[in-house]
Amino acid sequence: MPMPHRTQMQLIKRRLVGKEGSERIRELRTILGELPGYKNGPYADIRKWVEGQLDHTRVQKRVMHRDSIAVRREGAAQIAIVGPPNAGKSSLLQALSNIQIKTGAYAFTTTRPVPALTRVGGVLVQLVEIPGLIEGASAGRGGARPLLSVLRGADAILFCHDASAPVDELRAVMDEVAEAGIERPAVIAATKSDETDGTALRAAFPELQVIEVTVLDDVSVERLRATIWRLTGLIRVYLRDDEHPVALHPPATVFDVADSIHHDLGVRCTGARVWGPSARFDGQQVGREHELSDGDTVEILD
Ligand SMILES: Nc1nc2c(ncn2[C@@H]2O[C@H](COP(=O)(O)OP(=O)(O)OP(=O)(O)O)[C@@H](O)[C@H]2O)c(=O)[nH]1
Ligand SMILES: [Mg+2]
Repeated sequence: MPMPHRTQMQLIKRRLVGKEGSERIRELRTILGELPGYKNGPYADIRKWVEGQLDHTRVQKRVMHRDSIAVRREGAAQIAIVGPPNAGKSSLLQALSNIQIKTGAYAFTTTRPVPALTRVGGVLVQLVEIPGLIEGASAGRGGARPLLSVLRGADAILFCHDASAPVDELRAVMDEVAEAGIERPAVIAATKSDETDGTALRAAFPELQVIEVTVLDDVSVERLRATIWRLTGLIRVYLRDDEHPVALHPPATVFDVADSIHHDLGVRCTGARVWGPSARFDGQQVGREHELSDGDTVEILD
């Protein structure tokens, strides 16, 4: 005995709450399969409604995909800049990278992820501003689903929060990120520190490093840059004849460095001469399995 169609309709709508894209399509198909196959009457209407939803969701999914704002990865690491609207994310991105980007004294000035490639610790790193995430993001509110998927591609997160704004706003953002199952190394930038310091943020998030920054003071911006470098977790190895270092995930050996430059060099490499923290003395000759440290300089031997 089928249940009253009004109840049925309510149940269907409840089953669809928070479901989007493929998930919604799957659920709609299941619902269609469960509906009694009457050709007329209220159940036929329900069927028509579900079919309409199916079409609508398919179109929306295509649009979302085209719109899904994927960010092409560049550089040795990708760091996401995440925080509530108006936290000063764009201003910070601009100060760190010299790109020109719209900033404004109102929420949601930035509506799509904005990538910027910049040198951090001498290594090219990609910073990506994620537009202001708001509560409910993981359930797709404010079109935040695709934003969270951009975040999923990042190696680490720089949370940004206006030092004078209520800490709950940042907590809501962090909850959304956690609810989406995204866990990354993170630090908090207490922004606009020319107005307020980071005391409230430190008290609220004792487990995370909090670093004050204001775009009005270059020294604070460079201090943040150094913090971002540590956040990447990478080490730098310099080549004797190259100004810019190679960035690698530790532990990294002489072979890893050679291989990262060119696969052939990796194959041919027998060892290296090393200067720096991992060398016992300048120019020490080591084998290809020697583990390098951040700041070493090497001359690959083949
Ligand atoms: N005093 C002060 N104001 C700042 C600082 N950084 C940003 N602001 C101001 O804060 C407002 C928001 O800055 P945005 O950089 O647009 O912030 P956002 O987080 O990118 O904002 P949405 O993209 O809208 O989410 C602007 O009015 C900025 O001028 C700072 O270091 N000190
Ligand atoms: Mg912005």
